[in-house]
Amino acid sequence: YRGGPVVYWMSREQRVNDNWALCFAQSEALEKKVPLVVLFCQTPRFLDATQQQYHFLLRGLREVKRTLEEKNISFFLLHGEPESRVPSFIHECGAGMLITDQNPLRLTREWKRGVASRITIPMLDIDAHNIVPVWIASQKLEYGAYTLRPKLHRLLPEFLDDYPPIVKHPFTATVPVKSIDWDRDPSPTPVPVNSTSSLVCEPGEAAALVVLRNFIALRMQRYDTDRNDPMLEGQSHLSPYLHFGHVSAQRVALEVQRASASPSAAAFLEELIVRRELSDNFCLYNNAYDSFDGFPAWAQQSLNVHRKDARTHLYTLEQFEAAETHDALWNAAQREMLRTGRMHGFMRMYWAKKILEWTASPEEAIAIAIHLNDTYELDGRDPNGYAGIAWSIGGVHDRAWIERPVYGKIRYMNAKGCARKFDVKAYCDKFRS
Ligand code: FAD
Ligand code: FO1
Repeated sequence: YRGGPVVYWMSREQRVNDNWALCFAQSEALEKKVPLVVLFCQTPRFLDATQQQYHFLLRGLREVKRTLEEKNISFFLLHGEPESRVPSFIHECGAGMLITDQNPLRLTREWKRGVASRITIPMLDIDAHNIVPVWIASQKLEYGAYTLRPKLHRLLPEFLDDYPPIVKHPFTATVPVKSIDWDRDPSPTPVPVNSTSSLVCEPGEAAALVVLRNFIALRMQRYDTDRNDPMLEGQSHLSPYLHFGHVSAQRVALEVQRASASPSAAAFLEELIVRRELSDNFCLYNNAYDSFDGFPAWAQQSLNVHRKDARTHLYTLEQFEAAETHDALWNAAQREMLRTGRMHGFMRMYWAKKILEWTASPEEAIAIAIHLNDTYELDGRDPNGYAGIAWSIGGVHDRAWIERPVYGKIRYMNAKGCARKFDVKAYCDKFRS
């Protein structure tokens, strides 16, 4: 080991506690008796992220910096493209090793390839997002939850265990820490005019744990009955914290398991563990995770057969964005997202499927769904989103259904089906124009 600090390039997991990448970085630094340094490289743009999501991220990082410095671990906020900023930081501080956190998205994998080609020190990628590391759970693209579930359940006893604490670091970095201008304009992508949502949830690790414990104490027992009703607060609201890494899914699972073994808790763990880890599997092993080419062959074939079917309605991106379709229920879902930065999980399926129904092609549909999802959802720009949209529009992780116009064999949903599940009129009133 040539000496120099161990550097953890934090990206996906923006937290100090329960973060395997940071745990590993500290264990290496302790063994080598060198300082531990954490950096976050803020890019000017990140997919369709707007200023609002950057504010959430930066507020969370402010807490990370405070917590790290209490443990004598330096935190650096860099600005620019990682391929150039991270290598220059590595050379400036004479780092001896670089640790990163696993992220299956194409953009972040390109960042890492760029950095790896410009440095000569060891660079190790740690899966701090999934309970069972994505590479260990499965080495190939899984067909659906039913094929991944048994592989996860077999490995959970080994991986769903507690974390070691991050201790006060005994070796102090000599790299001069620059002061951070937290109010610097986070991104040139302004918040779109029709997004009127203020931050509906408080960012950061501490706030995430409050939401988790509140959910477990007050709402989890009704999860399996309430979670598909957008008029009830049946879901956990943890997705922004899981997306930005303010809380670890492993911590959530440990606390849920300690609290209850009810069918409701089991239903929640199925979504949190199987559905969420299936999304990372999808994005890691299917490089076309955000396009028509990523759909299973049966779905591509079926959608191709129905390309020429007449559409009852056709809308542009602008009309969808402004919630100006003929359908009050779809418009209400779009307005929920515009006004709160999130959409109820059940409505997301309906919302995406209607975009397939009311556009001229599946390619246009997936592009519009991804753009709106990644612009307005606080939990957007996430493997769960790409998998959720590909499930809705392209039958990914789903099976063939009765064939019908436009959809082909893709599972169909309509307002009547929603009315069987919840009070559609109340939901439309809640988010009326
Ligand atoms: P809960 O029901 O409390 O679930 C807890 C956690 O389990 C979630 O935070 C999530 O990590 C995981 N989970 C739950 N349902 C799913 C699912 N269907 N697929 C994968 N993981 C799941 N999720 C995102 O995180 N970001 C997105 O951008 C996103 N876009 C979606 C788009 C469409 C079209 C669809 C159908 C689903 C999308 N989802 C997305 C998945 C799911 O709808 C959300 O994760 C969930 O609604 C978030 O609310 P919650 O945390 O309260 O969920
Ligand atoms: N990760 C970074 O390393 N640098 C960024 O500037 C950055 C911005 C960002 C904006 C919105 C957003 O939703 C995520 C962002 N990510 C950033 C975090 C990380 O890469 C994401 O958690 C992944 O997209 C999740 O898979």
